[in-house]
Amino acid sequence: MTEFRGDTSARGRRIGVAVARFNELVTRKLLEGALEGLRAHGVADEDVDVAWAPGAFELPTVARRLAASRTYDAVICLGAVIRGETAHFEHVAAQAATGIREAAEAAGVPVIFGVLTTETLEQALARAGGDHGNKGWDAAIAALEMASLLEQLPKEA
Ligand code: INI
Repeated sequence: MTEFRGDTSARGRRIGVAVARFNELVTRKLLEGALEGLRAHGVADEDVDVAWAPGAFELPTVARRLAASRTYDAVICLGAVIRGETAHFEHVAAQAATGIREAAEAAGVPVIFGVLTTETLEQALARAGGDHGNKGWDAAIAALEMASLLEQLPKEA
């Protein structure tokens, strides 16, 4: 039996980040968490590119372009969709989730879902460096782990 498990070794990794400007109070903190997570594992700042999208709805488009460029070992999507602030919460959240998964499948490069979907701003802030940790940091770890795992898995025939 062969067991594959990604690690978070990060030397030389190039990472693309797509971050939503909507709810920037939250998403900037997610970005800080992601950058801290990448740095803590040895990713050099010059090997990280950050692209700001208007909102979570546009994250899949940006992620697709970043992933298709073949420049990055992984792409991280960061956003905050907060129900309290919108009637079309469901649409934005669903499109972001589906689109990011589709972008990952299309590219063959890990595309990580670091999008918060919460009822309130307080819940979002709690997950962006507050009491519930930082989802941006978690997304950074997932990106490194997936980059390592895909490197190890057999290539497509
Ligand atoms: N975008 C978000 O990232 N979070 C939200 O909570 C949100 N709300 O509440 O509407 C949101 N809307 C904007 C959307 O992502 C698009 O940018 C916009 O509809 C233009 O296509």
